[in-house]
Amino acid sequence: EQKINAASVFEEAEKAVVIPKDADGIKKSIQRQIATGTIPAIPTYFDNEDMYQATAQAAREQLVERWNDTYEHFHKENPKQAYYISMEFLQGRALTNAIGNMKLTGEYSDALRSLGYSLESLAEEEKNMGLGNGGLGRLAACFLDSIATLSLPAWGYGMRYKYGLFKQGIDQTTGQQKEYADDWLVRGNPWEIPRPQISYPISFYGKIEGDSKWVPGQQVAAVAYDTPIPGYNTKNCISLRLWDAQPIVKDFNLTAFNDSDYKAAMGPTNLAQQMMAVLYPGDATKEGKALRLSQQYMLCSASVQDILARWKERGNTDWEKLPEKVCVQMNDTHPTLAAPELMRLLIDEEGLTWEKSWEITKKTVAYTNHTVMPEALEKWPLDLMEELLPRHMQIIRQIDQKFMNDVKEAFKGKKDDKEMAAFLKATTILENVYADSVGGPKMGDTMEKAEAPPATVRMANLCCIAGLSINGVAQIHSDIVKAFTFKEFAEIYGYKFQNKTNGVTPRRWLAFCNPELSKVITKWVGNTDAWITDTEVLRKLMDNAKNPELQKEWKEAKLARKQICKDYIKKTTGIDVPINAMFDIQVKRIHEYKRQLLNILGIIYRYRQIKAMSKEERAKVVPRVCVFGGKAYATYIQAKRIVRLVTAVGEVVNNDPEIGDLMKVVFVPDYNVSVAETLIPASELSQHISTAGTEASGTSNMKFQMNGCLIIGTLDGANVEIRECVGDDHFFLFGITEDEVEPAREERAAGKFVAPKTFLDTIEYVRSGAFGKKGEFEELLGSLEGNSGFGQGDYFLVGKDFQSYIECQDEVDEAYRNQEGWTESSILSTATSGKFNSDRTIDQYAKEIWDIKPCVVP
Ligand code: HBZ
Repeated sequence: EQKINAASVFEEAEKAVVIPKDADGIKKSIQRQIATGTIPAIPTYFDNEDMYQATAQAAREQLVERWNDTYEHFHKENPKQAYYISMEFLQGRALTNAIGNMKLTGEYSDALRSLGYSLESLAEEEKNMGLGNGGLGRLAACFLDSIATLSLPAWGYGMRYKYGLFKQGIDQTTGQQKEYADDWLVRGNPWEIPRPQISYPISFYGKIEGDSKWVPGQQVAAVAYDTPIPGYNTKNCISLRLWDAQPIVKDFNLTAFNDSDYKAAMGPTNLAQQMMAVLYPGDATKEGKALRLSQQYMLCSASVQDILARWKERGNTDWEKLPEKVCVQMNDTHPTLAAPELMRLLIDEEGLTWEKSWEITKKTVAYTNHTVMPEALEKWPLDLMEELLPRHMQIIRQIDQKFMNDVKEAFKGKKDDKEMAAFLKATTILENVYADSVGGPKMGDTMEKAEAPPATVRMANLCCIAGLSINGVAQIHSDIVKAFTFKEFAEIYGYKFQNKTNGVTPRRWLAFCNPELSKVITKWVGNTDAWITDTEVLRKLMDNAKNPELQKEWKEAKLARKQICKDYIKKTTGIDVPINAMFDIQVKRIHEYKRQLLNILGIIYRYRQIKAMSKEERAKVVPRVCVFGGKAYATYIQAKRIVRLVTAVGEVVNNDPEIGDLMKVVFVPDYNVSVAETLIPASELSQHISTAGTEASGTSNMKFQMNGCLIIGTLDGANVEIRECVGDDHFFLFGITEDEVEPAREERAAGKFVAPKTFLDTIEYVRSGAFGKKGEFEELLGSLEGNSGFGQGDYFLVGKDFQSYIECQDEVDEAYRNQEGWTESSILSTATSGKFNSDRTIDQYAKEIWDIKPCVVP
């Protein structure tokens, strides 16, 4: 019998095979991928995509080497490890980033040149890994980059959806958004390592036997796929482990299949495929909700099972010490089920008591909140949860019951009966389940179905109760979370509340996406690229912000990026934009609260102003290229109307001979990570104009700032902190503040708000049929009128802020006319962006929540 020593097999193999790190070796490696069939190229047909695949495979070998070394090192050191669980990871493209982080860009570039290819153009062949919707998913991706760069022992867990978030097209005739499946895996994914040996059963439905024995009705297998994430300036390479669902082989009914009952035989296969088809399947129906919840549960169950398996693999045995080795960060409420799943595994599989399991769980999971908008806080119908996850519902009920008992105990004599009932009503996990009678709710007090509002499970409440910490993503947001959204929880668990202001990785978002500016920065901060990790070094630029020499180089770098952006706009939209105009960009998901409407109405106002001008006046206008980008969720009709208004305005303005190059309005289709990498470095002004108190943080604002772009914005999210850093003189502020929002809504509701004439005239102009088809925008404009709350009555206060906005835009023009002043502000933006490095954010998570320390691969 042969006893295999895994470690020595690896060690010998690693000694025997030397992975090249020089241009010539890399060239041979690329050729080897082609010649040996690692990539599916056919000799008589070889395209650029094949060459990209071969290059990616060469890079993958280097990543795998690092991944293995890191895995072994963590195994040996057995450090406390954190796990970032997220339904979304918006990784974008990997090639430029991977070789950049490994500091091999020059070598790859040379290797490819000697093969007759250019790295830049091959990099464009790569499909974006778009497993996310917006900021929350991109934040997760930036965090992974920072975790690896700081050599921290932490991993990401997510889902390997077959299709990413949809691809967005703009219909040529109607100007409306169209959605197409994003088949990112169609030619294979060179960045993933399938791990068929790592697979866990995931159970659903069924019944409880006896007190608590769960007999599942359905199962799938969750199979691991690892994406290696290399750090910058370190050998550490962590894992983004994504789960794929597979049917369980024993569930394949061969007899049924041979009896031609394909429907029955393929049932489990179809279920697994449905689960992995898309991110955020429509959830209007019960089936849709069940599918979404199944995805969330699979992510949590597979990840927690895997975490516990690794904990055992490293030789740990004392369950009570689990929190000394493991911390789980829940990215919003989507992975909340990690908490009851950990409870279930500890109680049902490991035989721990309820009390011990709860003590462990409370010290292991942590919660990040990304929104304060009530309608976005996840709630699941109780009956659905009960059906799909009966054992978890038992556990959740018990958590809720104990929580309420604790609350009653803690506030005995401090709250009267009425206050106590209100308090419990706000904090209980199960909504509309208990009668909120005086004296507090009792188990089984279910209201009469007919008259009762639907019973739901409030995931955020479960997170607050189970989480060891609760954090917001910018200071103002964390303050709102504590003072309003979860104010009752703050009364009990004040110590849990924290702020972790978001950040973005300076590798992808400055060093790699803007090599032109990076070169200038490196030269002027003292000929060092130390700023790529230590972004405080950027402050050195401040000394020379007025220096004409730096200013000249700075402007040249900006111009080079504007040219690239101009070419991209031409290629994707056919619109020719003037290079000497101010590039004014708003890119983000399309949402009423983000107020793309304010931007486009401002543009319409400006358009009419220019049209009314004399020739002499027009000569003084600052020309602008106004760029929009972003996806509207497929069922969000109002957001789609906003997209249409932008394209309709573009059709008119861009073809108006009176306007010419004074203004262009562009909607760039299919905004994603790589489009952002093209637009952001070219931007001179960017818009972050949400109603105060609605945008939790924003992260593109940080990317724009890093790239020397000035911001026009409200006092919302991270804008507040960006303005503090860059200084009031270099930030275009407008609009009401967060504490003025409620009074403004009340003023409206009371019929006392008088909208400014500029606003009313602009609305009337749209209504007159100036853009698109007459009547096309009635519902959209209607949302800005009336006085009765959400969906209408201008809930997001576009009318209230309009005058302030257009006046602020005049200040922007005035500032741009002074190019020295503008360039100085631009340099200062970059110079003061150091705080918004996600390395800083992750360092704070590591120290203040996860309690983990670097574990550097030697
Ligand atoms: O998270 C965003 C916030 O809107 C933004 O302000 C913040 O900077 C960013 C990172 O913290 N939130 C999201 O992107 N949220 C979602 O995409 C989302 C997706 C599914 C949901 C709810 C929210 O059910």
